[in-house]
Amino acid sequence: MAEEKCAPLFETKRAKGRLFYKVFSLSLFVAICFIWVFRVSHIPRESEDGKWGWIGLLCAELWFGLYWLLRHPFRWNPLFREPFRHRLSQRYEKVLPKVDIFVCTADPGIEPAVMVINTVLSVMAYEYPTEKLSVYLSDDAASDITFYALLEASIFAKQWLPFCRKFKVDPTSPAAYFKTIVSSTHPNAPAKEFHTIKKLYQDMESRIENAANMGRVPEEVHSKHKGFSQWDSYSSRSDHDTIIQILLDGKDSSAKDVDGNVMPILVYLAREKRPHVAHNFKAGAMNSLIRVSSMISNGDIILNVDCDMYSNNSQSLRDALCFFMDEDKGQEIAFVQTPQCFENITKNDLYGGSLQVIYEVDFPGLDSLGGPLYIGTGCFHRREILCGKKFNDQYKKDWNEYKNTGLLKEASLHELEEKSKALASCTFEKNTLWGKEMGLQYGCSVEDVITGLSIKCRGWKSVYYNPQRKAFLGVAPNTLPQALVQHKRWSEGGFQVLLSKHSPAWYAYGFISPGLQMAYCYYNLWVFLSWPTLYCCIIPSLYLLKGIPLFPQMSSPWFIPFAYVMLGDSSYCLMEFLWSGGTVKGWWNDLRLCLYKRTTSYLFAFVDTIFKFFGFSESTFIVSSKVAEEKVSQRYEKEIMEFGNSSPMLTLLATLALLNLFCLLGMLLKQVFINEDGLRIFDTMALQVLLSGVLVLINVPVYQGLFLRKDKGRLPISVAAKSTALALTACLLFISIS
Ligand SMILES: *[C@@H]1O[C@H](CO)[C@@H](O)[C@H](O)[C@H]1NC(C)=O
Ligand SMILES: CC(=O)N[C@H]1CO[C@H](CO)[C@@H](O)[C@@H]1O
Repeated sequence: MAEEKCAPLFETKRAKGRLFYKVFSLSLFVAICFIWVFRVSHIPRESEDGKWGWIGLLCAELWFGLYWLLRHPFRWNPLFREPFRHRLSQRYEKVLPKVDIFVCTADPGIEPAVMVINTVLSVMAYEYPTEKLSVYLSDDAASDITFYALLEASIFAKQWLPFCRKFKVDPTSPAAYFKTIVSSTHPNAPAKEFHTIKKLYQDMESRIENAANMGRVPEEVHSKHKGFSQWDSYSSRSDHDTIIQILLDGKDSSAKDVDGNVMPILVYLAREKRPHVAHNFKAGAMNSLIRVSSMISNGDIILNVDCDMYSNNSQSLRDALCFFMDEDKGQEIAFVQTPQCFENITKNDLYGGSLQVIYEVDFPGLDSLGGPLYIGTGCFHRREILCGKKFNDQYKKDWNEYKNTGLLKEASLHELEEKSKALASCTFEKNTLWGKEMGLQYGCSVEDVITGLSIKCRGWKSVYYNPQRKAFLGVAPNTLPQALVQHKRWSEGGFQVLLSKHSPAWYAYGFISPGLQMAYCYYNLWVFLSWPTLYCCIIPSLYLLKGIPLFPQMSSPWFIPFAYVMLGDSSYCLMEFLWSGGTVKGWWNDLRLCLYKRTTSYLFAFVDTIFKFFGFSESTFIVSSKVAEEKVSQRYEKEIMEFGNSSPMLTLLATLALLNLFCLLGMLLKQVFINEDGLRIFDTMALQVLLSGVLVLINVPVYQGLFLRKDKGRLPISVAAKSTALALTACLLFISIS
């Protein structure tokens, strides 16, 4: 027993096979150095021989090589964590801390109310003492439909929570649960109770959907619940008072479930918004939630999830607590991040949406360097640290001294709601440290990453927990433009972090480990990949068309390092991808998306950030859509690329694809009709032919979308016309220059 008492609450394992990795990387690095030497020592004299093209490639290869070096800290020493839940309950069951769960939603159009309440219900049903659980929904659209849905959910929960407890239901999101039951014939609940609850759910779902379709709440409901009166003064989404409603207060008799157990506290919040006051997007919403919850429940631990990320494991709260409550190492852990996983990834992941290499390889690596990034969802925080507490080694939280803070127990509900309103008003933060040193940071489109970084700079660590059975499941983008826009936001945010006062490149020096600095830079430098990638997609192909070699010929010894780096690195990446659970075709798709995001998302992000920096445009936050038309979904299931409406991004993509096709075809025609020593070109220009060839192969879906497909998801005709004209002009211009 005594031994059990000091046994740790979690264990940490190191990855194997690191020596092989280190030797292999070293060999690649030597080859990269050879490439640099070759480039520098073989610069052509005359400009017609490709002098400028050569120098450009030298710059691109230098940059790619240096960027490649930043990849290594991740892979040096990956860690894997394993919590011991049973030890936690043996030691701390009586004094488990209070936990506040924040769910954020921003737009009922693309985040339907039914999805939102499924997420809310799934976290309300955590296997955890209900009197210690509070769930807050922040609705930045202040939609009465969402409020209505939450009201319905609070009533349904009275049946749902006992049902989950009794029959050990998991996942606890009703929609997900009923979907899994369709496919398996053995629900763990008896048929009668199962059908009753299913009927209840479906009725509720159709009531909410009806209200959403009509665009208003039914009259009889409206008059019955006083909460709706708060919409009387509402004028628009961006101009309204704070709306707050404690739907379940954790003490009244109306807050008990059908078995008579207390239900978790449930609160609806739409913070005040005024047209002339910056609302700071999700960071602003989170900060309002932090303040309002401190008044109501004041849980020690805060979990925040996006409204599409339902809980797929009712134990994950306890898992996370194992890290915080470990007597030995728990004191320095500021947050526990779980990976962002998705339920609607198709087998070969057409849009590279699962980010599996990041979550299976990068993040365990980050864990050994001081902890993963905070990625804004599926993350457990200590409240005090999120509110700006600085690290000191004397800090020790005594969990046994459980205090019931928060005013809910004393104050009347009405009083409390009024007090909380002031905390969510849009003037509250004036002349305070909120958004700077307290709460989530403002002014960056990846508020989460920069907040995580500032927490680390204050001396804290974080932990990455990636359980076999995923803790949360969300929805990934299912069209190409959506995926590209999402990457644009991320890369733009990364660039902002780099330029911010917490920049990992300079400020963080001395505060976080050099490895972690490099790792942050690896993500924050994304936008700078756009120019060299564009260069490599355009120039070598044009030179190929013209017949000027830019790479060593096959019979030269310099060919070896090029071949080794290309082959070695791609096989390594393929291996890593397969190891992370992907397929070969998935890797090919990922490669394609990697190319597309570099040539479009990152480029547009770069240009936008520069414009913003000089004050030419405003920041915007685009919420990725979580609903799809039926036809779009069908194509998604079949892994047919969905291009959507005409946009500059698509034109650029199509132009690049056609340019490569024209160059390759032009070169081949020239060989057939003009040159006598036909095949010699495959020796002198092997790598250029290979590069163009790979680019053409990777772009096959674009050619199909331009010329072959008939469905609605194809590339628009206008894009086809524009891009063909552009690509042809570029080829002709380049040929005629000299
Ligand atoms: C989600 O949970 C179910 C069990 O409820 C499990 O079978 C499934 O594998 C989980 N999904 C993921 C992605 O881990
Ligand atoms: C938005 C979207 O496409 N959602 C889909 C995710 O995947 C599931 C199952 O694969 C579909 O049912 C959803 O429509």
